[in-house]
Amino acid sequence: MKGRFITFEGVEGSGKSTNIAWAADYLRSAGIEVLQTHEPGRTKIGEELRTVLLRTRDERLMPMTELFLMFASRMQLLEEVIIPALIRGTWVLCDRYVDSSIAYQGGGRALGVERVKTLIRAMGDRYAEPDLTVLLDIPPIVIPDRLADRPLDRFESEETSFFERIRQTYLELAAEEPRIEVIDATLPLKSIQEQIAVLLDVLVNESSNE
Ligand code: Z5A
Repeated sequence: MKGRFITFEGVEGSGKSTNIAWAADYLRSAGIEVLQTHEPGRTKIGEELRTVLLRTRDERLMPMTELFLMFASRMQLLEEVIIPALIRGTWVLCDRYVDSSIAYQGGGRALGVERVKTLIRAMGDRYAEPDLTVLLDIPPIVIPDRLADRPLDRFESEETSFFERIRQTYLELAAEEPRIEVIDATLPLKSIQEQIAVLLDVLVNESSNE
């Protein structure tokens, strides 16, 4: 793969959409071709799955159903969009990826981290390992303020303990995985983006030396 693969993770309202758009502009201004995408969704099939996953309804979506639908959307996005872009040499910035399944379904829904890692291994040669994952860390108490001006989806309507488990799982994963860089996302955006720029500069310099 000639392109670089960078993922952004964190609980809702941690600033992923805001900072991924900023990072895409930052890389483009360095002359890099960038594709910005998100999970779940983005492909036609993925957007249908996203509707099933996010809509609040009177029938419970079982945690294992949720897990498999996240992976179904992911495989469609990888095969249709991400892998072809990386092969072309385009850098891909993705808002959420496998670490979201580990944190939300493994931790939040208590399905277990190992069960989710088994599914990641089952992706085999269709799994693209991120070169860098930016984990925007906020305590769940900050979430309601960040989401105050929009209607809540099925995940956002969960109680605080759900987001505490997610945050804890993310932080444990970050302690194990050197590709994951944790940034305190309660800081002002300018400070967060200065830290992201340092991380991106490392990848840009590495790839220009290849
Ligand atoms: N999900 C899952 O369970 N398992 C999986 O494997 C995957 C996903 C892939 C997708 O939601 C849902 O799917 C998600 C997890 C689950 N749960 N939910 N909900 P989504 O795609 O609709 O949304 P999201 O990924 O959770 O992102 P978000 O809610 O849009 O938040 P965000 O992108 O992280 O934040 P933002 O929109 O950039 O910022 C929110 C507000 O905060 C906005 O007004 C900003 O201006 C403000 N903000 C951001 N940063 C700051 C700082 N530093 N200071 C002050 N204000 C700030």
